[in-house]
Amino acid sequence: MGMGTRARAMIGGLIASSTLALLAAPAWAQDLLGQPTNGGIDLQPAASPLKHDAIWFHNVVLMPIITGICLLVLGLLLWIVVRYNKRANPTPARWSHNTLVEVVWTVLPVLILVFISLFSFKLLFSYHDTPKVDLTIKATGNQWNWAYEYPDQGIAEYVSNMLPEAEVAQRGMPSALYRLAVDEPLVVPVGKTVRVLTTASDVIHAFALPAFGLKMDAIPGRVNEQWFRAERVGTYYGQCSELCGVDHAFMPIEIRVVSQADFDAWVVSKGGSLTPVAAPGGSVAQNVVGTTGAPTERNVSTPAAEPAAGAVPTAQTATTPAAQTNQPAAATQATAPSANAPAPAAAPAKAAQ
Ligand SMILES: [Cu+2]
Repeated sequence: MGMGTRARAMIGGLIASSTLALLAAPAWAQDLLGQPTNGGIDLQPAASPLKHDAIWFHNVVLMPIITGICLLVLGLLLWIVVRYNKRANPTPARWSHNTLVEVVWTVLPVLILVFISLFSFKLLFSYHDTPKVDLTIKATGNQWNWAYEYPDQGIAEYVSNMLPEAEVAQRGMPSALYRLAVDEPLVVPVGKTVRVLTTASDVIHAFALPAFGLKMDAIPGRVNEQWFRAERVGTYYGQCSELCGVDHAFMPIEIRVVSQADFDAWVVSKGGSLTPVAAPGGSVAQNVVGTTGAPTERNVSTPAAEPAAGAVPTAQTATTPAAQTNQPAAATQATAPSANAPAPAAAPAKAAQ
């Protein structure tokens, strides 16, 4: 607990000093808790329900057990060193084996593990059971950046690149944000359940963000799912957590949590639609992950699936010029009658291989 207090004091000091330096606080300076802290000990403060549960599991279940076992083993060692050294015990006993002791040291660890598993499984299930989703985003790991897509809003995939060191300084950000800050963050509304569909285009990456308790492998050819509900407006940072190549350390994750109004404005600025688009057989998001059961007809000639150079003049592209240039495939999928075509993101990825 003392360690936690010290860490909190350090975080507090960092916030205070940073606040002085950054009076005209931009979005990323409003909440400096969503990032690692120099000299910090303990877990990052939670900003999503799962992380609260994980911290409780760590602090209330695991730490007391670990501490108890360590003290017990240390005590036994000290006892043996003091009581049974050559001087204190010149004539050692000749017997070996003690059935009672052997049963105890076999059964007791099993019981401890069963006890831990009761809480562990509960936590695992809460990670697995996504509540009713308000927003779905897709995060694709690439060597070496993350690309984000909002299928239901019709926001086509955009790449989120790490800010170079010089640019971090140029923007007046704390130097600690180098390798955390990106040019195009993930933007989500506060208090809404966000489902993150995670995949990769080349090698295995992992989408991890400590403050939300996120950590999920991003595997080529597979879509993994996790969720979070950001409790506070602010900027939160994470990193790729699977060794994925030489630039593994240079593909950070930045999630900007904003109010619903700010999110709506951002969606519009990205050329997206505030009305979730639906396609026959399910939402676009469902089609992307292939959960609708609708036939996919991948091998059949599907003109609608081709990322045609000139975007189909749909209602969406007509009203949003930005969408016309950025997302022909997504727009086509959203409105074309043959929506059981391949997912927009799948087509370019397949072509690249
Ligand atoms: Cu990676």
